[in-house]
Amino acid sequence: MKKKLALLLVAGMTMASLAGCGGGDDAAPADAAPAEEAAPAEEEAPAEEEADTAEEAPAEEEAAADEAAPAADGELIRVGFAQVGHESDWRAANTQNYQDTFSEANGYELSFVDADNDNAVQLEAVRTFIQQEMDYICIAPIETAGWDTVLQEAQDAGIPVLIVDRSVDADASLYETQIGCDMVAEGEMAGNWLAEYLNGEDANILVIEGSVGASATLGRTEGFNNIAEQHSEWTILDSQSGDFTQAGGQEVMESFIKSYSDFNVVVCQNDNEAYGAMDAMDAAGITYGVDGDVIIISFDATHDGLQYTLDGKINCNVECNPLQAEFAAEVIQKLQAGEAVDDQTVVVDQAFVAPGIESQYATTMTQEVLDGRAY
Ligand code: GZL
Ligand code: ZN
Repeated sequence: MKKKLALLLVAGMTMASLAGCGGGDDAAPADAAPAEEAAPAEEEAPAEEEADTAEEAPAEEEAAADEAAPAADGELIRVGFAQVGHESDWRAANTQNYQDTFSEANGYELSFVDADNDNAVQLEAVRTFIQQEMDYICIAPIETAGWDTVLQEAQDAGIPVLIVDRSVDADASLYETQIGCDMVAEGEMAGNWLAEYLNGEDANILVIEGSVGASATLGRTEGFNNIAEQHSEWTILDSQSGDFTQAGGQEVMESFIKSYSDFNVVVCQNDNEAYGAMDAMDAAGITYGVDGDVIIISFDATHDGLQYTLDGKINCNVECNPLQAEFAAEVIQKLQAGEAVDDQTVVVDQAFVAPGIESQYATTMTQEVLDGRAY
């Protein structure tokens, strides 16, 4: 099926607008990373693109969400949002961004359900939204599997569905759009940085995966493994799920420490797992970071995660930008106006490394970079 794909370079200008309408309390406009200045946004080519073959178009769209027009009859647009849960700092930033964006002042009535990482709760929430005849339903799917039936029910009820943050293993005709980061690219970014950093040295790698069955977990694992298989001097000793939580990260790291003594790299698939892993290594007297024995790679690049990166405790942190609600609101505005929408919106990320590390794949952390972050 032909799909249109918009690639959003969430560079300075967009970040500034995001920070303005939905970002955290950091007043600064955008990451001060010396990312290439965003070219003036031109509408991406109207040409249809095969999503999996699309070239990286330099498209960048200014989100126009906060000028949202209420529905024609002046009524608020009723949006049901089935959120993954509250497992991580990233999730908290993502939830806040949705609540800020889908506000009554912006013309929306948001019904929000925190599914607490429970698939059954999330499916039930979507079915309730269908019964309540929401105008739109947003789903950040805990897992990729198990969505066809309920998406068909929503379509039969005439309710457009937006798949956000993560992705689903379902017929794409059952939902309007998928908005989120390219998790495979994030995993490859981490692998490419590690190869550059190790420069041929051996690596014994432990991986603390995210929640089982989540597209973020599957993608980051696939991407990192795509690079690892190019390096015969690397061994992945073990890979277990820490469920994207700090407690999970600590528990898995404690079990790893009992089983392995020769590891020199720990890949944590989000910042909260990295905090848990650091707690476990501290307790075991294992040093990590730029001055330690173990290299830590993390994902999310949340504020605290980048503070640890600036402090040299995390060597490399791959961003996945949670401020995506404005893109969902833009899709809804287009649907309200009867306009076509992109089938997929990829929020492009970047990576950050600790001071003292120079990399072709990542921005070296400074206090200024940290102060310029929008979340
Ligand atoms: C990524 C998102 C992941 C984050 C975790 O887009 O789905 O889920 O990496 C979060 O922090 O729990
Ligand atoms: Zn190699």
